[in-house]
Amino acid sequence: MKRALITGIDGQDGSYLAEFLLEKDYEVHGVIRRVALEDPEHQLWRIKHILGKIKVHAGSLESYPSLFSIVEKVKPDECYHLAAQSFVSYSFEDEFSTINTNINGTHYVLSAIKERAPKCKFYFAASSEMFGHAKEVPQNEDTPFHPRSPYGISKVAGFDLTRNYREAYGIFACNGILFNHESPRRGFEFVTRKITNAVAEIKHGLSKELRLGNLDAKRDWGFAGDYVKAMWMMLQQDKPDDYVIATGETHSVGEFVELAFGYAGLDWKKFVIIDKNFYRPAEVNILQGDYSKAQNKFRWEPVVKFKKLVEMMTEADIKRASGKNNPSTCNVPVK
Ligand code: G4F
Repeated sequence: MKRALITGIDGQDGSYLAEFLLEKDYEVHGVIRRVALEDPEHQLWRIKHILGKIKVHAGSLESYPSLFSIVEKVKPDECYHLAAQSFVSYSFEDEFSTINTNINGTHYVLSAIKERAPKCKFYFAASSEMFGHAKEVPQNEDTPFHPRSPYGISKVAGFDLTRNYREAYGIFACNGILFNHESPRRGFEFVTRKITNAVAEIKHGLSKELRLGNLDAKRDWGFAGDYVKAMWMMLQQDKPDDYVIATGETHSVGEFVELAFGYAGLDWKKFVIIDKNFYRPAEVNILQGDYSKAQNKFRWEPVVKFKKLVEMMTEADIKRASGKNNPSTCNVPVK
């Protein structure tokens, strides 16, 4: 039985990946912050249904000793390093903690693997945010990085660390350059979930408006459930490498808004207010990924495309807001 270690197992991607690996008969271990372990009802809602099947370890990206001892104890065959401060807006508010936590956390995990489990295959959650002010559209593995946020900068450093551990120490280390990926388990601070949650609240008379920033920004949005499969596929190849994972389509925030409100039978113009407070100091205007390398190398394809994704998320939030039991969003309070 293969052993996998997932940092950030309680996040959107970690929860889908854990389910995927359990189905493949992996022994699944996860690193979780102690504060989350102490409040499972609110903090572990995405993995509540599999807590009996996985092993969780208290650890923090800020503590090398905690990560070192988990790697030493678990001796994983595969490590998926997903944990990070991943909200771009927040990274402008507290640049230092985002940069310190994200860069050091990646460095600590890589170093612990090199010291205690050098045969372990390593996956780093790199990001399309690294392309930032992109030099070309669509972006592929050769597109130069021009990050536009402290978060993006921290991911470029994580990418370079991962590649360097591969080249310098022979670690099987891969970078997954994932474009935006969403689901009914997405955090409420990200624009897609903020929109679908608001649509549901408005539909049920719990809210009257939705305040948003830049509706013109364009993103390549895919489904997180499809993307975790690509993470695993990267680690099953003969050689470690870096891959773009995307849908190949780009859509504006405004299009997402229109589709989500339309799905609920609502006219978005009556509810959406543009609020400059949600604009960023530096914006990434357009992301669109060219995933042909992953497609050619291991036949990965996105299954859920934009329209289906918007409908899936809106429907899940409408059901949740109406009090119906939805396993994928279990027990998340309506904010
Ligand atoms: O949903 P977002 O906050 O995601 P963003 O910044 O693209 O980052 C996400 O994708 C990255 C991959 O490229 C990940 F690495 C990262 O961890 C995260 O998952 O914002 C999307 C767009 C932005 O252009 C933003 O300016 O939506 C725009 N936007 C407009 N109004 C808003 C809002 N974003 C948020 N969060 N809230 C708004 O009210």
